[in-house]
Amino acid sequence: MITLYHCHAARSFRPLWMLEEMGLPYDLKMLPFPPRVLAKEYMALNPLGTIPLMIDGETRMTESSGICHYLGTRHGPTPLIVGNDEPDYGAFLNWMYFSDATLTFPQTLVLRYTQLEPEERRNPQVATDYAKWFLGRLRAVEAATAKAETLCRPLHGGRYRHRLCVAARRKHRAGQGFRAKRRGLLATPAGARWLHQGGGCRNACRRAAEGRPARVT
Ligand SMILES: N[C@@H](CCC(=O)N[C@@H](CS)C(=O)NCC(=O)O)C(=O)O
Repeated sequence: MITLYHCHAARSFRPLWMLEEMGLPYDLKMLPFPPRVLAKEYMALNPLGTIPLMIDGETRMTESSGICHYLGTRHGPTPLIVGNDEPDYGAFLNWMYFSDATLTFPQTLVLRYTQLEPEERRNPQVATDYAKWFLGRLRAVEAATAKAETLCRPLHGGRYRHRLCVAARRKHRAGQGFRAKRRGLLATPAGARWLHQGGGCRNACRRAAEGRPARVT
């Protein structure tokens, strides 16, 4: 049985969504956030203190995108993964890593220095600088979606043949009839739109880039 350690509204939502999409059985362990403070025993399981942690037999993984990739390949086949023999394999990998490394890096700094840090540690200069970076990097998504409905081209003309589970951090209630929302999947039009909108962060970054205060919801 696959075990996933998860916190509400954390990046562990990515593998949780993937598990739901694939219909795999799993054991969900909910933790308070941040576990390094509120569930210190978790540090023994994952010394990084970060969420997610996935355990599948001897396999232990802490990288949310990597876990999605692992689930799709180890427990597939699934149309959520673009195979290495398919034309858009490179695009699939590129968007996968782009979403995590290239977009998440400036996005995290903006969120941290506008919302997550205590007032006295917030830093408008850092937030403004990295908001500009973030918005600049989104241009790659704008360019890609200007001509195509999806980020990864469907194989055999199937409209939703290739879908990629990525940075999907949506509000949800785990354990209360949670059903994965079929949004945020890169090769669906909605997924492309979602990434285009900055994965829900575009407005926060716009505000930071313009030196306006963050709106916390
Ligand atoms: N690279 C990891 C990063 C995981 C990560 O930083 N998760 C955040 C929650 S979204 C976390 O656990 N933070 C712990 C903390 O701030 O103590 C991934 O994408 O899975």
